[in-house]
Amino acid sequence: MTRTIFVLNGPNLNLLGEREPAIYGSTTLADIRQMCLARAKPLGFAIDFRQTNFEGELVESIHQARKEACGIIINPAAYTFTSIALLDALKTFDPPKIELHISNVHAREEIYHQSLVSRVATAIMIGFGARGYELAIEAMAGMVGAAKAA
Ligand code: CA2
Repeated sequence: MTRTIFVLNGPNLNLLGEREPAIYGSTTLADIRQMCLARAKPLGFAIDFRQTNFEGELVESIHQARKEACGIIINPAAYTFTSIALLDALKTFDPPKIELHISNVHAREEIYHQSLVSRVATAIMIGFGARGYELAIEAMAGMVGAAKAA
């Protein structure tokens, strides 16, 4: 079985650390990528970490994950609330999939309350800031089966 976790990030997350630190913190996406690699390694997993501003590219990544990943952690950003294409693609991915949001979307404006992705997510990680990515990897390792102790 593959030991690669896809970590997918949607639109505008390339700006993390540059704008709105009160909501999203000051950690950059490059920092988060490093945190993911560091957390996954001792658990025996590789990370394929991606960000795109394009809906279709996220869909393509999910299709690729069907062949190459044992799990998906996805922060779909704004597509969380709008994308049936993403919902349909995630339905085709059978292994565990964790929906992740840096901020607590439920404490924010109502437009951020109705996630389409939550309908098919195995689990949801919300409001833990950048640390949520590490926690999601630990949770994913638990679901898939970690090779070694951390
Ligand atoms: O909290 C999250 O991780 C979100 O998925 C981020 C999305 C937002 O639409 C979701 O409701 C919650 C927005 C990402 C925007 O990224 C920015 C990063 C830095 C500065 C401004 C926007």
